[in-house]
Amino acid sequence: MTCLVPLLGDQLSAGLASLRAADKADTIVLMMEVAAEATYVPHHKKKIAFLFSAMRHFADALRAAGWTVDYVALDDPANGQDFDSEVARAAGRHAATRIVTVEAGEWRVIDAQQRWGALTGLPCTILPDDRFLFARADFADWAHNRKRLVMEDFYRLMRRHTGILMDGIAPAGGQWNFDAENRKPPKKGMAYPPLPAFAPDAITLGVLDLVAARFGANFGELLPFAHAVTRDQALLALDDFIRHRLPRFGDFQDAMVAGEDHLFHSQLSSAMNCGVLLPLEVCQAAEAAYRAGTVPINAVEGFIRQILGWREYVRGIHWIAGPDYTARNHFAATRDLPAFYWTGETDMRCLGEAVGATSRHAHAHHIQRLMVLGNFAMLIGTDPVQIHEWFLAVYDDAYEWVEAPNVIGMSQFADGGLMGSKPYAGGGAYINRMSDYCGKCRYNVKQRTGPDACPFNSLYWDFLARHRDLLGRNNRLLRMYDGWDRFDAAEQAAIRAQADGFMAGLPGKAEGY
Ligand code: FAD
Ligand code: DLZ
Ligand code: SF4
Repeated sequence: MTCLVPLLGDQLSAGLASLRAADKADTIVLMMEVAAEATYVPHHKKKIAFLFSAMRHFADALRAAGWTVDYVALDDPANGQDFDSEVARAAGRHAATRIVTVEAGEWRVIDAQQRWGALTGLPCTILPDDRFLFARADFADWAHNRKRLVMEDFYRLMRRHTGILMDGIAPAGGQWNFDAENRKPPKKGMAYPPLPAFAPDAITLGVLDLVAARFGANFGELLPFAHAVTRDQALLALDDFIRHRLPRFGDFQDAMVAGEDHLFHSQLSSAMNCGVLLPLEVCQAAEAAYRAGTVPINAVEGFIRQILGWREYVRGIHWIAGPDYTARNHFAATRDLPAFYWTGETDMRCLGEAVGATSRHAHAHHIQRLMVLGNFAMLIGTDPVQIHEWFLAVYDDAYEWVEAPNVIGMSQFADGGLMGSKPYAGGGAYINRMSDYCGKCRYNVKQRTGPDACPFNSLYWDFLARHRDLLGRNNRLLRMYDGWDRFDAAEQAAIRAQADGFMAGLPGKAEGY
């Protein structure tokens, strides 16, 4: 009797349900580097290197813990290069009698898992992924019959459900949400603690060679590579965040600073999303610092809300929205994604900074993703599939369950409001308030029209005017439409002509993408 446990690249957790259900004595854990996963979008080089290195280190950790691991490397000549063929091959090779696996985080791969039983003729059990803090079915129950899905309602439920940051039945600090204190612009001359850097070991160096050889033409910088790729390193990175950045995380959560790619953010999403860190332990570590008096309530609450609230909420949305979610296109947008999302070649300093950070680290922080990269794509009417695939490719924390709701829902409003109550559209004034980008930009953030006018300004108004039929009755946008109506007809025409002229001059798709 041999149990085969196929374990996916984002399931690198020692307490995974399939491992808990298996017996070391008669189990083969199967891990597979396959071209199908490495190429379904053109991933950033650093994302592939990070994941392959984390997978190889995790396989070693499992072996050290007494598991038998069959690890199929990408350059193994017998590798069939997709999950189906590798599961079938391994089932034969090990004369497996059953398969136990944990459900994947996306529809495409769940489809594959559902084929494995028929493909091998073996009973195949697909277990729920209980590393998340709220079950899929519980989220569906919560969402059922609600007129609107409000993240804040869900978040409060999660605080009660987990007991995190609760004093009995009351929220710690006397309030559920301290967001009003968390929107400070960056301060001039402020120092940002450096991120911990982990020197590549022999395993990582081998992966870096492989990625350079096989994916050298992909987007992004492979070196320097300093990611945490083991559980011990990820725990050090968590501890470093809690000590040095969490105390100011809340205050400057929405700030953007030229040349500063990390600010006070945790950079823990890639470790959490591949399973090396668990969301519960991250929240507990943050809460412990608050209880010990080293972190203020606005910081710890703001941080925990991102994980307990947003992370679980987007995952729930992903499952209730169904496999066609990524095809939604509320604004019928068709523009090709401009080439500078890949090249960074633009005079708009905010976009240049965000694409630059993305290229260097396979990471950009939330406001760069939302209010610069996502906002711009929505304002110019980018085809949602193209911007979705870009986000899925370039970030080391991007898997469809988390990326698609954030992109299709939160940033593009392509789902028509399932995820959020209004589009996150903003003009240059928002970016200017929350960053130091505009001072040295070739464009003038104060101007709406003219050769030097900041493109975000005319694009913002043009977007609202263009979509008045779909957005004009949205209560949360009434003030914006009042603002538009206060411009006289000549000004409105000039703004719209400015936006049209700008969009006509945009570059098309990048070659090769
Ligand atoms: P921090 O700012 O330190 O936040 C702490 C943690 O909270 C993160 O690690 C993450 O786990 C969680 N979190 C915060 N916001 C969100 C959110 N909106 N959704 C889910 N989790 C959240 N996050 C991803 O993990 N993968 C993605 O592919 C992804 N794509 C995004 C695309 C767009 C357009 C937008 C607007 C946001 C996206 N996010 C995504 C959410 C967020 O930007 C990242 O989680 C965050 O920038 C990761 O950096 P960090 O670990 O330093 O986060
Ligand atoms: C993202 C990714 C990449 C690049 N490569 C692999 C791989 O070779 N093997 C693997 O098991 N997983 C990989 N992944 C992550 C999978 O795409 C991920 O497990 C699915 O998206 C399911 O959520
Ligand atoms: Fe971006 Fe406009 Fe500011 Fe330039 S002026 S950085 S384009 S918001």
